[in-house]
Amino acid sequence: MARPPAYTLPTPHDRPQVMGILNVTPDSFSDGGRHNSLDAAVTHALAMARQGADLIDIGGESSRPGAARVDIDAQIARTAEVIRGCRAALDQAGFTHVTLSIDTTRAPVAAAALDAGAAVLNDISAGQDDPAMFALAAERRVPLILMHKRGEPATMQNAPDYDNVVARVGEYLTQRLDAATAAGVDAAQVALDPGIGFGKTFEHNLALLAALPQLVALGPPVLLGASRKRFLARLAGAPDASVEPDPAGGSAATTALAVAAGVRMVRVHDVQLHRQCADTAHAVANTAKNRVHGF
Ligand code: PMM
Repeated sequence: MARPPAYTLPTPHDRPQVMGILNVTPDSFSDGGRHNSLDAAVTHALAMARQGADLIDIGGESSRPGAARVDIDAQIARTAEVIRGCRAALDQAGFTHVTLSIDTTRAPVAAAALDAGAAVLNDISAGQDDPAMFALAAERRVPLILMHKRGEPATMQNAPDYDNVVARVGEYLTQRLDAATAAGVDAAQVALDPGIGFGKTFEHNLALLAALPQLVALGPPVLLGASRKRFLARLAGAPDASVEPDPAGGSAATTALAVAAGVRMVRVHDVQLHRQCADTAHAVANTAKNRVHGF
């Protein structure tokens, strides 16, 4: 297969990047048989591209609170074929500019994904699950997203505690960036992510969102993944106990606030909603920054 076009992380002047989520885990696309699953995944990827996604993030291991680990072979079986299928379908439909990323903490899964047509690595363990991830990013010269989390998805929500969550997350991301560059990764190819919901309470998540300008001030592009996370469902409040609140409005609010704070990438489920939200927030933020119309 031809190598997919390289992806360059956005600068502050670029349009904010919307990353659509494509989870190929048994509770999402892979139920109903393997072929159906591939078709469903490709259809969803094309829909997100039409709605304005810049990237599509494909993952074969759920990292929701309480989720169990998925071994390397199973992750590759779930993701590589889907990546190949999505890349071919996107190219055929004229979406050659839409980039695929692989959401994994395992270097062999990431390597198989790059071979299948992914061009970005999204590692929620920031190179800690598998130190070979840094070597892979360095060797293939692809962008690498480093996320903060504390503990493992199975247990990370058991009473997380920080003296100062913003300071600790900032320090951790800086240390992981240093570790990546020491292993040969180009610092310009690294994006940082505070890891909303990963070993954090409701209050920690709000504190991190309020402190996004501080995280942006660290320098590298910041990515935010707050879409449909549990703290938003709590803020949305269920109209009655039998109804799961859909926190789409809350998710959109996080994108608007994030882009206004200088966040350059958002990882989301509802691409059309967040595309509009991000572009509007960016236009307003630019107007303010450039003092257009003399205020
Ligand atoms: N969240 C999830 C999975 N992968 N990757 C990054 N970089 N940031 C995130 O916040 C993140 C992630 C879990 O959310 P999902 O189950 O809705 O995909």
